[in-house]
Amino acid sequence: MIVWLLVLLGLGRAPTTHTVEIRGMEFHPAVLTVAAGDTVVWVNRDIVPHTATATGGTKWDTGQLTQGQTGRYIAHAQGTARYACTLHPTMHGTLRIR
Ligand SMILES: [Cu+2]
Repeated sequence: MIVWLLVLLGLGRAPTTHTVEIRGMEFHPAVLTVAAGDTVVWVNRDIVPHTATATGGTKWDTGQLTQGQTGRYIAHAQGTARYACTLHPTMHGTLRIR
């Protein structure tokens, strides 16, 4: 009975972790939908360094990630969070946080 109430109230949902691969000078996926409280992990598969850096709104930055390194961000504020690589300004990504 209590379990059913928790499910109905949505209290059973645990935050999840999403992975964005950086390869070929692009973010994969470039657009990712997550829930507030979820963690997003970027992993750099390229041989050159990259960053995932917020370009507006809430400021966050993975810092430079060399090959094989990961950076993470816990998505707090709901809305659309755009980011880019500060080293390669043509690289863009979007988090849709609901
Ligand atoms: Cu880059």
